[in-house]
Amino acid sequence: MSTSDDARFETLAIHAGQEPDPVTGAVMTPVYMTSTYAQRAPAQPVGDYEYSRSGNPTRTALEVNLAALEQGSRGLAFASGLAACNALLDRLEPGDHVVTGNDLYGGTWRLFSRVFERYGIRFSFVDTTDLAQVQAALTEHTRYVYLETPSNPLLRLADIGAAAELAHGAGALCVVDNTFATPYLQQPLALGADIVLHSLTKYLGGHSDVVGGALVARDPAIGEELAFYQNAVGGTPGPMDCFLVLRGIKTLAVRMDRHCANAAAVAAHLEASPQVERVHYPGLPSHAQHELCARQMRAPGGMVSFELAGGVAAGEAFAMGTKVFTLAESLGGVESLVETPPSMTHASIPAETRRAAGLQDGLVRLSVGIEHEADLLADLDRALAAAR
Ligand code: P1T
Repeated sequence: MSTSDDARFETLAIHAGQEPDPVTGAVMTPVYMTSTYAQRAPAQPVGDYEYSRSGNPTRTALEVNLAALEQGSRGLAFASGLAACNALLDRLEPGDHVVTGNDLYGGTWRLFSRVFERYGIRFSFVDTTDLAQVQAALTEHTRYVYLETPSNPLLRLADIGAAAELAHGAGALCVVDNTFATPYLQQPLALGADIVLHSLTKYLGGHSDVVGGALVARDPAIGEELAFYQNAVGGTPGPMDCFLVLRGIKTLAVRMDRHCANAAAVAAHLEASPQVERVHYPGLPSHAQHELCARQMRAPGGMVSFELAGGVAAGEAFAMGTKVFTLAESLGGVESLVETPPSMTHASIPAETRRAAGLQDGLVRLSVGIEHEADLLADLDRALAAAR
């Protein structure tokens, strides 16, 4: 089946970029395990491809699919989310400035602070839930307003449309890390952003069996520039990884519906426990951006974090007390995971910096999977008992 321009999300997820193979009719995109392609004469390739860092048909299928899902003009796939972020920053020059959140994935913070700061790029880490802070941080050198929304691990939301307007007023681009939401729940480019970033490792892959990343640009000229850095720097994924992500994306919509339903039940269950001091989940009326969530997202997503009354010791006892939730970094797979960000995913951020942003030492983060809700709630009760 070929997709029409007005096809809906679920249909695009399964078909965009994935016509039956023109040679064999294979319905599933073949995994083109080749690094190079024959040429008829020097610089005259037989088909559209010359070398697989520059392009590979399995990767093209994924890139076309991602562009369709995010309503962009160009999708680019990378070997990891951080490789995608690296290519984004490769466009900048010494003296350029980025306004970003103070609640970010630890690896993103490390790439900004420990790698690109050394090349003369400047970063302002502000509370992006507060547009006045974003506005105040903008300078004539600002090139990106880089949002993670929902943020990792505190699930804070930034108003994408309003932040993009501020960015554009200062001559900067608005970039959104859409990893936690996925394009099924949130469409940053339609809201006014210019570039979307993904860790494909998470919900898009969906099965914790592949590491990958992506950029999607709205403007073709920016897409072309990013494609230059994708090829020039070379952080590209192999064809098998692209195939696995394509396979994951086909079920994204149905998986996300279940992730969201289970996470809503988990968040409500935790909030009702006297052992729990605070639950961070945008679907709860107690969340500071609950109203923005309803405006900006189809549903609040599958990630929940919380603080226990007993602090670090209680959090660690909880994380070791689950049976269905596996203690592990990462998120977005069909199976539920639990982790303690300060000692795991966000350990690369100095403790003082974390605490100043509101990330408590005892925070516990859940990636709520698609198992049966009752088994997940029973597992939380087991772990809460262990943490008592
Ligand atoms: O791990 P990688 O595919 O390189 O993606 C980096 C990344 C980027 N953006 C967000 C919002 C992320 O959460 C991540 C990776 N995060 C984890 C591994 C984690 O457990 O939070």
